[in-house]
Amino acid sequence: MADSIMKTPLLIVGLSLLILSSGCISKPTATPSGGHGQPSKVEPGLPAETPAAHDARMEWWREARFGMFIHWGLYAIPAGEWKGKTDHAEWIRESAQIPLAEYDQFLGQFNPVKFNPDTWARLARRAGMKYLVITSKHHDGFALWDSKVSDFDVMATPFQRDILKELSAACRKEDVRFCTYHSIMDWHHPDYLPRRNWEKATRSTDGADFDRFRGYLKSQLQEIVSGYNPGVLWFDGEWEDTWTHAMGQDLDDYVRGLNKNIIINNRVDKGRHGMAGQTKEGGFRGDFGTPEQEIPDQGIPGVDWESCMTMNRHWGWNAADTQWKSTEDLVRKLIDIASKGGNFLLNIGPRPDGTFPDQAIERLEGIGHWMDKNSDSIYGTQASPVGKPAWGRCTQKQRSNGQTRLFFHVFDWPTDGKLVVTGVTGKPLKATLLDGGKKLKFAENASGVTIDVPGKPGNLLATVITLDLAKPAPADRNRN
Ligand code: H79
Repeated sequence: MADSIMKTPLLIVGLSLLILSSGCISKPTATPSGGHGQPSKVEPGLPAETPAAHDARMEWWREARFGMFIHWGLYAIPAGEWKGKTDHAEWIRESAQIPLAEYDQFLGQFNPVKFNPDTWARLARRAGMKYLVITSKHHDGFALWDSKVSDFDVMATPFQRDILKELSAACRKEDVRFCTYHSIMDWHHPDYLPRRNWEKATRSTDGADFDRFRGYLKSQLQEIVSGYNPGVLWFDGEWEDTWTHAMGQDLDDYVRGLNKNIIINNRVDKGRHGMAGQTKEGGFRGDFGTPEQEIPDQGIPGVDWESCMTMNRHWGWNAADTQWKSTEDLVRKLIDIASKGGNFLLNIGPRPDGTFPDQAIERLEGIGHWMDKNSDSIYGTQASPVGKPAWGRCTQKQRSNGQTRLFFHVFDWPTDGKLVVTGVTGKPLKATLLDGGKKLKFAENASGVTIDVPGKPGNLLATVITLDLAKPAPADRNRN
C-alpha cells in the first residue's frame, strides 16, 4: 500500500518496536522441529524436522538470494487513482473505501490481452532472479487462478485464462522457481471477519463463520499447492485479531502436509515483529523473517530472512508514481542484503494490459547486466566476515578446495589505487577483478590487506574484487 496511508499505525508499530527490539530474535538451536530458519520448540502437528532436513529444505532458497515479487490483480485496473486521488494501489478497496458491489465491477474489465508469461519469466531470469512470487490472492480476495471454490476469480473475467497455470509453466521453462503469495486477510469472502470499519453498516456479518473461512483458505491452498507446486508459500495479512497463533500453527501444518518440501514465511503465524519482519521468540512458525521495505542494519547469523521491496512507492500498479529507485540503488540494495546473509525480493506491479512498466523493465535489464558479470558474488554467498567496510560491502563463499573466497563490492572507488581491507583473518593467496579475472597485487600489513586496484572502477554500480584465503586450520596455526 502507499506509504501515506499507514502513517498512524506505523508510528505505533515503530514505537512498540523500539520497546521490543532488543533480544527478541530467535537464534538457532540444536533442538529439532520446524520454524523460522532454525529449528524451534516442539509443536503440535507434524513430526519434528531435524536440522539437517531443515537445511536440505532451505538449500535452494539460500542459494538463490534474489527473487521477483509480483503484485497483480483487479486493483491494477484503476492504476492507483480513485476520485481524483492518485496515491492508492493494491489496498484501493480499503484506502478509497470502495463498496463491494462497486469493486466487483472490475471483474468485467480485467482483460490483460498482452499478458505473456514467457516474457515475465524471461525478464526475471535475465535479471538474475532465481524465483518469482506472485499474488495468487491479495487482500481484496481476487484469485488469479481457476479456483473451484470461488467465483471471485480470473475465470469470472473476460480474460478467462488461468494465470498461475501459465506462469508456473513459463517459470519451469526459464528455470525460475515459481512461488505464490497468499493473503490470509480477505475483504471479499462473507465468512472473513472483521469487516472494514467503514463498511460495517452496509456489510452484515450475520451468519459469518470464521472457521468456515479457514476451510475455504485451505481449499484454495490445496488447489495452489497441488496445481502449481509453489516452492514458497508467502502468507500476509495475518495481523488482524481474528487470526491466532493456534490457527497459524494449524495452517503451517496443513500446507506442509500438502508438500513437505515447501518453504513458508513467518506471516503464517503471529510472530512477526512489525515491518522489521523478523520472528519473535516463542515457537512461532515460519521458515524465514520478512522485513518489508527495509533492510536490517546488521545481519542476523543463523536466521533466514528476505527483504521485500518496491521499485517505486507502491506494490500494485500506480500510474502516477514516478519515484523509481535507480538501478544503482537496486543493485547496491541486493549487495547490501547479500552481505548481511539475506534474500532480496524485488517487486513489480504489472499494468492491467499484462505488461510490466517500462521503468521496471529498464531496471531489471540493468540489474541483469551487472549480474551477468558479477552474480558469482551473490548466489550461494554468506554474510560478510569483515562487517561493512567504509568503501562498500563484502560477501563470502566456501570453496570446494577448502579455501574461502571473499567478494569485495566497491561502491566508493579508492582515489589512490589502494583498496584497504581490515579485519581479514586467514592467509590471503590471490586477488582478482571478478569481471575478467585480472590478477591484482596485494600486501599484508598490520591492519589487514591492501589490494592494488586500477585507477578507475570497472563498473560504476559496484566493482567486485575477489580475495582467496587459505584453508583455515593448518595455515592459520602457522601464522604470526
Ligand atoms: O502485499 C504488500 C502490501 O500490500 C502488504 N504487504 C506487502 C508485501 C502490506 N503493506 N502494508 N500493509 C500490508 C499494511 C500493514 C500494516 C500494519 Fe502492521 C498492520 C501495520 C500495523 C498493523 C503488520 C503488523 C505490520 C506491522 C504490524
